[in-house]
Amino acid sequence: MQTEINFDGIIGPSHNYAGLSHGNLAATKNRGLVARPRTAALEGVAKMRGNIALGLAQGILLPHARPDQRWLAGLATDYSAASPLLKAQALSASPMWAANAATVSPAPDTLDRRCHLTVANLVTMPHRSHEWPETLAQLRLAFAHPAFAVHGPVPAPFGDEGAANHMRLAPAHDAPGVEIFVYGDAGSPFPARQHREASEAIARSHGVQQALFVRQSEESIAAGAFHNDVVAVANGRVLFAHEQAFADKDRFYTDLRAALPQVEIVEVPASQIGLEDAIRSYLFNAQLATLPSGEMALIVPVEARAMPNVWNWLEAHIAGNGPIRRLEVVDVRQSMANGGGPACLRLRVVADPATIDPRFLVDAAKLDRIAAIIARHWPEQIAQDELGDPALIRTVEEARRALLEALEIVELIDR
Ligand code: SUG
Repeated sequence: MQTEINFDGIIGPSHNYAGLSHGNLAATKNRGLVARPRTAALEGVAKMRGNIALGLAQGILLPHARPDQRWLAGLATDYSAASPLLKAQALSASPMWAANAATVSPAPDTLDRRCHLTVANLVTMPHRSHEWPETLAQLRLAFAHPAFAVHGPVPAPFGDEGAANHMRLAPAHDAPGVEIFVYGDAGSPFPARQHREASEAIARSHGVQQALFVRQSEESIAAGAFHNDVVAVANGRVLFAHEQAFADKDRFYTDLRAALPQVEIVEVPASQIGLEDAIRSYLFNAQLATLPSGEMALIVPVEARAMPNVWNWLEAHIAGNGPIRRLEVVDVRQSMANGGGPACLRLRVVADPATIDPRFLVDAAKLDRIAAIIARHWPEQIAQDELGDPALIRTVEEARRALLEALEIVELIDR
C-alpha cells in the first residue's frame, strides 16, 4: 500500500553554529553560539517519536562522514591543514536537513509510474555542495527496489535544493497529483538557491505529468525565506502559504485550480502575520500531515507558539472550519537556531514501505536504540574554537561509526 513516509535526517555529532549560510537569518545571527549536538539529535528523535505516535510512517537518513575528507582531498588538503573556513565547511552537520536531500516525485505522478528521486546538488553553499555523493549512496541503498528510480544531481551551475522548493498536491497520496516547483531569481540581497533550469530538468527526467513552475517572491527571499518551505507547505489537496510567498500569485492560483479543482488554499494575510514573523516563527516550516483518521495535523515548532499573533491565527483556524484540524508542537530548537525547522528535517516519500530497505525505517523501539547511541557517543557541546581539536574530530568520527554499526548500515562506513 502506498503511503507517505517521512525520512528524517538524524542530526549528526558535528552539529555546530558556524554561520555558513548567507541569507539564512537564524544561522547568521547564531554564528558562534555553543552548539549541543547531543541535545539536537535527541530533539530530532523525539520529533520522530511524536510522528510515530500520531500514526505516521517514519524513516531515517544518516549523518554523513564528517569531516568530509574526500571533499578536502579534492581540494588538495586535509582537515588538519585546512583553513578555519574550510574546516567548518567540511565539518557541517547540514545533511540533517533532509528536505534538501532530494526532490521526490511519487509514482502516481510520473509517466513510468515509478517513484523518482533526484539528489539535490546544493551548489549554492560550499558547505552543502559536498553532501550529494553520500546522500546519493544512501538513497541508492534505501530505494534500491525497481519501484524507484534514483537520479544523480542536476549539473552545476543550476542550483537545486531538493524538496524544500517542491510541493505536491493530490486528492490522496496514492492518486495522481500536481507538482509545484518553486524557484528563485536573483534580485534580492541574498542568493536564490533554486534555479528554474534545475526544476525543469527534474520535472523532465522524472516524467512528471502535471508540473507548475512558480517563482518565489523577491520580498520573501529578502526577508530570509531562503527556501520556499519557509513560507509555504502543501499536503493532500491543501496549500498553506503566506500571502507574499509567490511572485505571480494570482496566475499561480488560477493554474493550480485548473490542475486540481478540489484544491483548498489556506493563505495567511500579511496584515495578520508579517513575512518577518512568519519566518521568525517558522510557522510554514511545519509538517502538514494526514493522520490515519483522515484529519490533517500541522506539526509546528515551539517558536510558533511563542509568538502571540502566530499562535492566535493558528488557534482561530482550528476553531473555525479550516482544513487543518489539529496542532502539534515540537521542540527542535537546536536545529531551528541554524534555520532548520520541523519540515527541513524530513524528506517525504510516497511509497509502499515493503519496497524500502528496512534498515532505513524506524519504529519506537529502534528509536530507543538510536537515542541510546546518541546519548553515549554524541558530544555534549561544540564551541567554534574547538573545530580544530583532533579529539573532537575523533569523537565525531567514532560516533557516526557506532550508529552505522548498530543499524547495520555498514556499506556507508568506508564508502
Ligand atoms: O541550508 N542551515 C541550513 C538550513 C536548511 C533548512 N532547510 C530547509 N528550509 N528545507 C541551510 O541554510 C547552517 C549551517 C551553518 O551555518 O553552520 C545551514 O546550513
